[in-house]
Amino acid sequence: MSIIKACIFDLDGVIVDTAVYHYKAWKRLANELGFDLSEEDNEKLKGVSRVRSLELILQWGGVTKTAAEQEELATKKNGWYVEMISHMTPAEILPGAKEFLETCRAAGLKTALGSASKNSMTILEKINMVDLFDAVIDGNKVSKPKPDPEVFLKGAEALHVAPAECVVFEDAIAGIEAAITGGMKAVGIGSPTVLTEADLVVSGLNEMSLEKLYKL
Ligand code: B16
Ligand code: MG
Repeated sequence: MSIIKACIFDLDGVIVDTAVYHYKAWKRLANELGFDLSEEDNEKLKGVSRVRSLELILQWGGVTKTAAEQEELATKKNGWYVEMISHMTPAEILPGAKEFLETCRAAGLKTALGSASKNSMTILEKINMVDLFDAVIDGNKVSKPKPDPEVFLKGAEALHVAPAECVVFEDAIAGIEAAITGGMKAVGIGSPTVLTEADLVVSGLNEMSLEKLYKL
């Protein structure tokens, strides 16, 4: 008998790939400020909060801004990003994500979202997946970013399960670290050479099964 009672999913990189929209918006902002942003730079922003992402980008461009200016810039970027995600459809759900959520729920497991994004509800609505989550913990509900386990611990709490009864699905190293620090099992979505700390790594949720889950 497995002790697993719940699955907590990161959003960007696990359920959908909004990194491309974040990239377009950050690149536009960087260009306005007089420098460019490479795709490699963008990799370093995955799973990182909006405020922290901006700090890094300004640092890379060698630009200094006051706190008030930074807030204005982050709001501007978010406006462009929100416009782009407003056109998202269920066709953008990553392979196997919806099916695996449905399989988990049919097996009686609880499900939660654990994301750094403050736009997670908009995205879930656009891709028609709101009803597949018993709880949504996102950037609006947490104060400490991953690798702090706060987002996942709040997820476990909302689902009324113990951390040891949860499995987290994450594509970012900081997210895997957050899960492990929180006392949960961690499944990496991506490459085993990058997500070395994960208990299991798969290329996508289309490679997950209840059998693999219960073996964790
Ligand atoms: P927002 P996740 C993260 O989502 C993204 O990976 C990261 O690039 C983004 O900066 C962050 O959300 C905040 O997003 O600006 O929409 O609040 O991977 O934690 O689901
Ligand atoms: Mg992610």
